[in-house]
Amino acid sequence: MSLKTASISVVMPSYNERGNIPEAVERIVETLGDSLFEILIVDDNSPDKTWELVEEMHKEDPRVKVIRRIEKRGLASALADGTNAAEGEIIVWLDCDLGIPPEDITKLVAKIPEYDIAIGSRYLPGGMDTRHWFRGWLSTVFNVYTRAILGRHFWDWTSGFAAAKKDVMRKCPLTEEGFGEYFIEWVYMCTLRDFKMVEVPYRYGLRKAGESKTDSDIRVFLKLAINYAWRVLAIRMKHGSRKKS
Ligand SMILES: Nc1nc2c(ncn2[C@@H]2O[C@H](COP(=O)(O)OP(=O)(O)O)[C@@H](O)[C@H]2O)c(=O)[nH]1
Ligand SMILES: [Mg+2]
Repeated sequence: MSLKTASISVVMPSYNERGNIPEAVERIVETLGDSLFEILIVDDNSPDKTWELVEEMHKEDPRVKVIRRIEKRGLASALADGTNAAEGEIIVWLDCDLGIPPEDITKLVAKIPEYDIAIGSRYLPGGMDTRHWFRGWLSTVFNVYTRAILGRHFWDWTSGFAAAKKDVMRKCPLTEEGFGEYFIEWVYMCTLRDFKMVEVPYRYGLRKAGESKTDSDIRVFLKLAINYAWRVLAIRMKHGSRKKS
């Protein structure tokens, strides 16, 4: 399986991302070149009509698709719905705000099929978090905490940037609660099942346009941090501990 032969589904959640979607799609299409792929944008009926923009793009390039959700809202459930609808052999999760460079998709996909799962990591040599120092610092502290509770075998528990074989997604479906907590639980479940996993360094940057749903208001951000911390403990209690570390 390689970029040239495997079919790839890039799943991106979006909410009010009109300013980022065209560039994100263009860069992914360029990156994946003539490989077999689809780009699935799961949009929760954004007031800025991101979904409408993607519908227009679909007319130009049928590989670019939108799932418009009217009744549902939320990052984790959007990714779960996109993953369930994906037709590719390799599923890639990516934000569409360009904080994660779309070109790095190839670095993850290149690790499959040797590995079942490849995850972008900010905390390995070569990786970086270039956002505001406070946001980066809090993320580091949170990951130190998570490693202490869930295991030192893994570095970036809140990455959100991953590629995996479809089979992995079937055996380890996402828990659809909360915002980014789904990723911590998914990684932990995957390590319990002994999937072959690798972390790949990448540089995480600022979103290109629009507002973050998590750090535009300090109260929202702090509430989220508390939810994440609780969820880590709940995950440990729900799934038990790993046999090896
Ligand atoms: N479908 C959907 N996507 C969302 C929702 N909230 C955030 N997103 C998307 O999830 C990604 C991460 O959100 P973002 O606001 O950038 O959070 P941050 O990266 O933590 O600052 C972006 O691509 C958002 O457009 C939501 O409720 N529904
Ligand atoms: Mg973002």
